[in-house]
Amino acid sequence: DLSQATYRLGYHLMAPSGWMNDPNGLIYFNNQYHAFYQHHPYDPTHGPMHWGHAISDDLVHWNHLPIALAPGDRCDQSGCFSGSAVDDNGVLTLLYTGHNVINRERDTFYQNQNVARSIDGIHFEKSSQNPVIPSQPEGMQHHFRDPKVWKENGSWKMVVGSTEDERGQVLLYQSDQLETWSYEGVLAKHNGGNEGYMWECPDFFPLGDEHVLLLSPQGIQTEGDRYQNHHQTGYFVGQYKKNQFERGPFKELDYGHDFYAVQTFLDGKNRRIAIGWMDMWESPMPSQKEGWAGAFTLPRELLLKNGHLYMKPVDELVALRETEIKLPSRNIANSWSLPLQGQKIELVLAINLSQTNAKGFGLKLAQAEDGSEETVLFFNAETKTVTLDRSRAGEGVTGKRTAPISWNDQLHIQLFLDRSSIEVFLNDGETVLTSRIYPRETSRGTELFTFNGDVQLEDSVGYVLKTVIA
Ligand code: DQQ
Repeated sequence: DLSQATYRLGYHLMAPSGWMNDPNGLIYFNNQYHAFYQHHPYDPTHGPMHWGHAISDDLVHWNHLPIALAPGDRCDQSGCFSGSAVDDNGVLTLLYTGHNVINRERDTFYQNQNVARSIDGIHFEKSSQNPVIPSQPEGMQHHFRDPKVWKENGSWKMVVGSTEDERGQVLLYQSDQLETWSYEGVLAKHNGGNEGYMWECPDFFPLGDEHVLLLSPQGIQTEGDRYQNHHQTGYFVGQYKKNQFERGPFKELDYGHDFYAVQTFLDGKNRRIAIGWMDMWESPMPSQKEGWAGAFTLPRELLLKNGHLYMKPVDELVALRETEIKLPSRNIANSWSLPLQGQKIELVLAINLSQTNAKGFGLKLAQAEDGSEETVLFFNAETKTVTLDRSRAGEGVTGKRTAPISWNDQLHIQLFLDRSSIEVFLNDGETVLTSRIYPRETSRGTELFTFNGDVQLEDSVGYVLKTVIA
């Protein structure tokens, strides 16, 4: 019973109840968006993984469908782990990892890859030929999961997350009909730097003239302000030739506290859309007391510019806008309380940096009247960084995250607050920060403040957003 749940989001996809983690099987199929996700329906913790399922016409309004995959069969005794979906000649087909625990105390398990198909797009049948890849290549370790499949020059290709000698790597497979696969070799591997011991949820696709390998490494080491989480989603950009990927350095994709296991897909408009899990293994999850945990991020369109991945909230999200509040240009010397209160809001702000002399400035969001709670976004003109500080953002949360930003004539800020989440998109998605926050429902203030000088706000706008998800 979630009727008492206060942290539920208004416009982000969540499981109807229980636990959710990775987005799985994202696909645009028969003119509809299908999203699956790692799901434990019986309680709000990670358990034997199922695949939850929802559909949408517009990436904004979602309808829940019955659970698509449940574990416990011969090849997936302990869980149906992450994977992807393809359109196989009009048949919606899932590829997923079977997780099989051998000994819980000793943490021994094996993982294999499997297929399930659906005639009606709702009910799925596991293939009698499972497992279609029974085990990792000879001599490799047992971490072998998260198949992402795509069509390339008439045949199927798959990347799978793996590890060797405590270093992450991605394996490449090839197939003609999804039930038999041949191993093509290591597509990319850890280069000795700080790149983690296991590369979860790989995704590989062309974008512009290059290829992008997205991945979610486990075991990234903290470096000062950076990489505060052991888990971290990032990417490589490079050239893909003859089953080899010549890649650049590991880059972070989102600098917030809660963004992991991102997956992408191509939609009917040929956009490359990414959705992540908006929580994180390390995160406090006070919503568990309410019987649920985890949500999707907003869908974001990916664009590549100068080797850098931009994430822009998809245009369809304008449908969420209910009330518009104009924020005409003004000079702010100290602080200004915006005529926009609430916890389900969007702000689209432009700061004229050439007419701003402050050493810094920022926004306070979900602010309590007595100042006892606030989520702070601070722009530092000297270090040219942005910091998202959630140390006073409510129940259980701590910590700051800092990211470098471009500091040109204008700073463009688009941010979405949704009760227990914040997503900040700077300069058209060049820098993105996604975090969960847990303020009291009464903390609704929004304030722009300056530090040591003035800030020039250009014509800006705020919106109160609709609740479209229960
Ligand atoms: N989550 C799944 C795995 C994946 C991990 C299990 C990433 O397949 O590697 O729920 O969060």
